[in-house]
Amino acid sequence: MNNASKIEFHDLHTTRDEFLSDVINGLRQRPASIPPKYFYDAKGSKLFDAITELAEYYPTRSEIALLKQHADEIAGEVGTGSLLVEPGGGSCAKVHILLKGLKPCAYVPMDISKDHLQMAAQELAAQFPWLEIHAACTDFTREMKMPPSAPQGTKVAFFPGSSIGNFDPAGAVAFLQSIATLVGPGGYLLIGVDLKKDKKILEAAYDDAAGVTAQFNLNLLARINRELGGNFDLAQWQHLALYNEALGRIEMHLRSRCQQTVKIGSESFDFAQDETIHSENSYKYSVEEFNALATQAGFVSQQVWVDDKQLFSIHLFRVKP
Ligand code: AVJ
Repeated sequence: MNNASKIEFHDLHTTRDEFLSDVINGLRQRPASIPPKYFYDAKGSKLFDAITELAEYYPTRSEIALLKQHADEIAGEVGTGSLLVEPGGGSCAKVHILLKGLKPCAYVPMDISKDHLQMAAQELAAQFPWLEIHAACTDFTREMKMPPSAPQGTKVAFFPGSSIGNFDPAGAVAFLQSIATLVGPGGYLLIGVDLKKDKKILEAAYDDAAGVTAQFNLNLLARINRELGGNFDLAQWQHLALYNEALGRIEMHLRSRCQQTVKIGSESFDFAQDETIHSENSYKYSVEEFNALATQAGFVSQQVWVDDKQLFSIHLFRVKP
């Protein structure tokens, strides 16, 4: 059996119609907004990968260091032979750190970005020939279904990258509840959570000097042009990243540089100069704040790891067996 034959691919991904209606609904609101999950087309996923290598963007580096440092401890707590599930695991970038210790019976990455997921699953299969992979192309913010062919085992959800920060706190609790349901009694959640810290460090991480995050934000408009027939003039929109201290979140916006009308198919949208489209929230939590959210969702804290600079945290939670 060759590596590729071990990958099963399940296509449940969102349609263009859903993208279109989410964009139209979001742009009709004031303030206008677009859900951040649409950042990740092939171009956006590449730009995000570039973000993770920026000097200013500490989360990825900090999290990888923590995972490497504590991989044995994590495996010691969870045990081997589990069914490892990664919602949003489109790049399979961090899971390799855990695989040797965890020796899962199978790995199930779920991601909205089909091409990205397919390529990453193939690369991972080449690196870990013993690993059974069931890749599911799905929008996990809408539904979290296990591919029917996946084997049985204690379920361990892996949700790195502080992607939980894209939800507001109530949404995060609801999402954590859906993970608790997915893993079931005795199941685990290993989750990376970005910590509250100095505003300057946070704002630099989301507005880097090289302008990669700006490109990432603007790609949302370029994607609307490409896929939905929009006519956004990218030169007329400016990337903004601000830390909202009261709400404990980084906000990304796109600000209109002038008064303008944008068309998407037959729809048109008017924007005043300086009017913004809210494209992302990235909530930051203290260890205690996040423990409280997970507890509300039915999880019990097992362990938490924080780096020396207190930049990032990794929590291990469990649903009572
Ligand atoms: C993938 C949602 C965790 O919030 O830090 C990076 C996305 N946006 N730079 C984050 C992101 C701008 C990232 N998450």
